Amino acid sequence: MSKAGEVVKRLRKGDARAVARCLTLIENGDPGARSILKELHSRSGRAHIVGVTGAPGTGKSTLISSMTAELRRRKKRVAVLTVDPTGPFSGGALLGDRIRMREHFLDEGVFIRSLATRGSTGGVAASIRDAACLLDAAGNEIVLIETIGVGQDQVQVKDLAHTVVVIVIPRMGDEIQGMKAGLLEIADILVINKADLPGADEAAEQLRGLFGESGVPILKTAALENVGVGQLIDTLEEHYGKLQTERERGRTGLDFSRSQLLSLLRDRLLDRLVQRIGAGSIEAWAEKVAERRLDAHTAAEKILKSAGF
Ligand SMILES: Nc1nc2c(ncn2[C@@H]2O[C@H](COP(=O)(O)OP(=O)(O)OP(=O)(O)O)[C@@H](O)[C@H]2O)c(=O)[nH]1
Ligand SMILES: [Mg+2]
Repeated sequence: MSKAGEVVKRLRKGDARAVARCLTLIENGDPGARSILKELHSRSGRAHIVGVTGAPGTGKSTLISSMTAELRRRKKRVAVLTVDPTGPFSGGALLGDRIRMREHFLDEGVFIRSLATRGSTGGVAASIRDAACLLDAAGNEIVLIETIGVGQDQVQVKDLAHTVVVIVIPRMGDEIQGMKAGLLEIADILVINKADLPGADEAAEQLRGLFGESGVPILKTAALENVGVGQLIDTLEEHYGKLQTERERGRTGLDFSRSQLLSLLRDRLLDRLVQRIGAGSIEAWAEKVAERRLDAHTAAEKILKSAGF
């Protein structure tokens, strides 16, 4: 049996060490990961992939920990994936996450991992998608992905997950107003976390005013006290059920696959281009643009031409 074949066999049994090792291959952009993912593909598509997003400090990790506890009570196998922010402060944040998740570390039905995506060439989304596919094929029934909801990231998470939970906190009033269009685009469920703090009811009212017509469920949670978490899980399950029963091909089927294919093509084409002309050459063109000797559009055209496109 091929080496990939052996790993796949262990992965399918849910062997946590094999899963962890394969995630490292994905993180490093190792070609070995590709052969494993190819073999796993037909086994995937069973897990409910959930994106949990929101501004820093809104309580994503705390809520995920409470959600995990509730899911375990419901006998689900859970995987938690945190997308490691590459900033210099991530060490502290990750340590905090470890403390928050500690009650789940010894539970064999929970797999927790933060995914560093420093190495990948513009392929954060591709790495997360591959990681989710792996965790899915390894038998996890639900994969919770924590991402910081800023700019591009939010849109990406919509392409990756069946259900996107967006977290806000009381007193984000004006910000929420400004975020309306962006939120509507991605949120399947809106959660006001830290509902134990003052202003939660007002925030809920405001959200209902803004989003009432969209049909997006609006829930309140107090993650530290496990309040509202059961209802959140019910709502998640309802959303996933609806996706399945209506055979809403949209996001579960064609859109998902198209977006994955396009992002892979983008990455691969870029890799080939860099191979052809050399990373140094891109750097040299970038310097010209930085020094205002050339605009980026012209530089891109010249690069493509020199590579024979
Ligand atoms: N009062 C209150 N505090 C909470 C609640 N949930 C989380 N917190 C606190 O909010 C702070 C941030 O929580 P995290 O879970 O780390 O938030 P996060 O969104 O994961 O943060 P980043 O990963 O750094 O973006 C911590 O001090 C938590 O204890 C809640 O329901 N009520
Ligand atoms: Mg966090």
